[in-house]
Amino acid sequence: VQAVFRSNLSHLLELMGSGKESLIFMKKRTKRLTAQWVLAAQRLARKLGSVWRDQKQILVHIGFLTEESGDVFSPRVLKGGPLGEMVQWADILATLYILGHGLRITVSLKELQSNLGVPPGRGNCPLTMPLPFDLIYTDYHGLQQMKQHMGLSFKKYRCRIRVIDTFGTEPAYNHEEYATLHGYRTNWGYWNLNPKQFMTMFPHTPDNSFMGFVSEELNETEKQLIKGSKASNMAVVYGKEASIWKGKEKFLGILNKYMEIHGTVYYESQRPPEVPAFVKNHGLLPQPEFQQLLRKAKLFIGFGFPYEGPAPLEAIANGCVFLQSRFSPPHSSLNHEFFRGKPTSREVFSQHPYAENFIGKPHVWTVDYNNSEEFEAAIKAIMRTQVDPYLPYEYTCEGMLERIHAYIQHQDFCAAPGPAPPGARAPLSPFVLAPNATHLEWTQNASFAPGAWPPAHSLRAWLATAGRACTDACLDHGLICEPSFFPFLNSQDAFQKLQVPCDSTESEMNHLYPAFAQPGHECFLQKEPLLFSCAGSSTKYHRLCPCRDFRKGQVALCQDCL
Ligand code: U2F
Repeated sequence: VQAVFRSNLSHLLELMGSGKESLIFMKKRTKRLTAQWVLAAQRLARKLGSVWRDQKQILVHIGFLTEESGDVFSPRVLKGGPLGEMVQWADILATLYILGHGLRITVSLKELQSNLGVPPGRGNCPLTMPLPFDLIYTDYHGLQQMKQHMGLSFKKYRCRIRVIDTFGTEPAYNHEEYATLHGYRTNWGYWNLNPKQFMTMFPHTPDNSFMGFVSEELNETEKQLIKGSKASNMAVVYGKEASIWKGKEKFLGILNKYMEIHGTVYYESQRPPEVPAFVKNHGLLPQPEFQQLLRKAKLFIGFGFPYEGPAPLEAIANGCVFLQSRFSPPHSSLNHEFFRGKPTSREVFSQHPYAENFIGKPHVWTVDYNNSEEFEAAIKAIMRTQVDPYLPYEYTCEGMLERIHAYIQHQDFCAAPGPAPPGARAPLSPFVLAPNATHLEWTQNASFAPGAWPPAHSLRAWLATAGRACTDACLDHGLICEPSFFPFLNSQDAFQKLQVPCDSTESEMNHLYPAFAQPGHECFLQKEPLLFSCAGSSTKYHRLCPCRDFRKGQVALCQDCL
């Protein structure tokens, strides 16, 4: 069946159920954004033309909202608790629905079981039953519940699962045996899924798929209006929970010399002691009122927490400058409580690395807050700068619809690797060394890997300098690491063509392979496909890195990916 774009969201709102504060928040958001979504769908439909889109049957099981996993978020919705996850799930539901897919939504174990066809009372059903869904979107909590209640079906159908995973899961943590042997074991990892089945809130690591969310977009008239009505001395502090303000008196004091400071900190009956008297605290605001506040403000200022949330993108989209602190040394699961136990060793160099690296100046200023002079100088400079509202395409409704459309049409983690053609020898990589002898390029006439997505001809392979992760090595060349291309490079032939002087070649399990070790002129191939990883580095190795191009403002998709 062909999927048809939908423009009426009232049925989706019914499907979303009711009762919990979290669901109420999500439904309000979806309702408010309806006009934007519909417009975006029309634009995408025009862009895609007559391309065939399969209609999928999709189950969305939001595990963290189930009572069975404690549902700690819902009671905190009106009390300054995290809303980022709710923002994202609301937008995922809207995207899937608008793209025209068949949708079921569950937020309890009971609903999950009845949708999966598990007979009630048959907790751990040993049988494999036909699964009535082509795709299941869930989170780590939901994954655990499915494992417990799907019996053997879990193993059979897990390739259809997509895990919404805010901060990401790196391959070394995902592979059970490897994680256990090498100290990458955490509370969350070791599911042996294809790492691309994990979908993140920001494009943290190309090992996972970037899901994202949307921010409200302004039209030209609104943009002009906002620019005219900005108060150059008005600042809003990032942080709806009082604890975020603790110990920030010094910065607030400096900021107060220049600007009128506003906050949206939740409080019960009186001002939280962490929030100084000179701050105008509005209390936690409903989302649309928070947007209105941002429209008037010049500066949105972060004090280090929360990490990597939606609010800075909203602020920038509403014409604010976002000022945030640089982390030196960077925060990660190795040195910071918040990230401890998360299945990634990604180093976070500022409160919002996406804002720093993908947006940057003039919209984003990342400074060393330990240096009061630098901090003060930044505030003064920001008050003098003029900025336009800005929203990266990948965070617009159209950008999210486009990206998820591409994933649904092209990502297939159930396909078994095809059998080797009769008489095949060791695979030859269809590359040539580029004329400047720096990297490998696809040969023009190669009909290698015809069904691959992203299409294999977007591959550029580089040998990284020692100590450089493929994630960074590709960025150095204006490209992005593409893990699905690793198999094309994992051969002696690729090393040979790059003129790497291998004295010996071994095949082992190591998330840094394929790689070249300079000392003994040893080349290493990857033995376990699940361990192909863009993330990770060691000064011992020059990693062999698969890079690709990407669309401007849509890093998840290559030029020819649609
Ligand atoms: C992030 O969660 P948060 O909920 O702390 O993220 P924020 O960036 O603060 O933004 C969430 C939404 O809250 C809204 C605002 C954002 O869309 O419009 N909001 C509001 O409705 N009223 C207000 O007064 C102020 C903001 C992140 F998303 C999570 O994944 C992390 O777990 C968490 C911790 O790092 O940070």
